[in-house]
Amino acid sequence: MGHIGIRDLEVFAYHGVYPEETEKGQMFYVSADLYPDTWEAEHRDDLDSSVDYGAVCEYIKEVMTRQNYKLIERAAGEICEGLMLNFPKLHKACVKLYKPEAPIPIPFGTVYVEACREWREVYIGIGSNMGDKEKNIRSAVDLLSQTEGIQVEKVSALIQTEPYGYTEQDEFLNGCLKLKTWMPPEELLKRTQEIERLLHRERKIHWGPRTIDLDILLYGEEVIHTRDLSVPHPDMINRRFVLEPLDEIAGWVWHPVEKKTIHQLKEILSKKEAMSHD
Ligand code: A4P
Ligand code: MG
Repeated sequence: MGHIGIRDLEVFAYHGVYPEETEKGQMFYVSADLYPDTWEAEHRDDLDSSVDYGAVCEYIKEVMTRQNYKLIERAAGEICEGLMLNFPKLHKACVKLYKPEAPIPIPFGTVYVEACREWREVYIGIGSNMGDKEKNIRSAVDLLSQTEGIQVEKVSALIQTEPYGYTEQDEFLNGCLKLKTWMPPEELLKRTQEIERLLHRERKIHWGPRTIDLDILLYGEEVIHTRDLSVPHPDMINRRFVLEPLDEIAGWVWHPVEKKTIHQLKEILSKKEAMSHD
């Protein structure tokens, strides 16, 4: 796929940790690699089908000059995230910010930082079996959509389900969400756990009652195993309360470990359930 590049945009600004930097200012240079879908523009020759690089340059200058940042990392992150939000055709952006006059007492060429953001497709399982279950779920969805770097694109129907695992508890209300996010998986987990805390979730019994439970089911087609995170969620293929709502919004989506679509996995689970009832 093609992309758009901007090299060494000059902006005079006042970023830095030291007083002389914030008082006198210095020249910064910004380069950006922007990834829209260029196919249409390559065939239609019409600015509306692309990203206006002039407007991008103006936007970069605006962010560089509207506020002083101590760190060029933070300035580059702000530019990158702002570009993703203001130019919706972008699915990825990388910004390099150069500071060739940085206060370093040894001769050097330049210093720079690079920030990249890319929209990723993520599916989240959501459940509640305490208090006003529907309200808890709606609040969690609202908190997710208010998070910078997360856009909730689809919410499945919510279904009542019998408790799975620890069965001495109330029925659950379950559903699934499709998100677009630029957060890396570990940051997304921190945010979902923060939302669980905000909605007064207490962890008492493993698999026990909860006001809200947010599980990361799929993160693109990535397979992740760290101390805190397993994706795809290892037990999702055995859970009707996951596969049923997920099939509604993502039946064709690929499970990268099982090598099957969500719809196929739901059919397999239905057969297993029918056999165990015989
Ligand atoms: N963790 C690892 N991978 C993930 C992931 N993909 N998404 C870690 C989210 N968290 C992940 O989870 C324990 C730890 O799992 C976290 O610290 C995280 O680092 P937790 O939410 O703190 O504890 P938990 O929810 O009690 O345990 P667990 O194993 O997550 O349970 P589940 O899988 O969430 O199942 N029955 C019905 N009908 N509907 C339900 O929604 N839910 C559960 C809970 C049981 N029975 C249910 C339902
Ligand atoms: Mg959980």
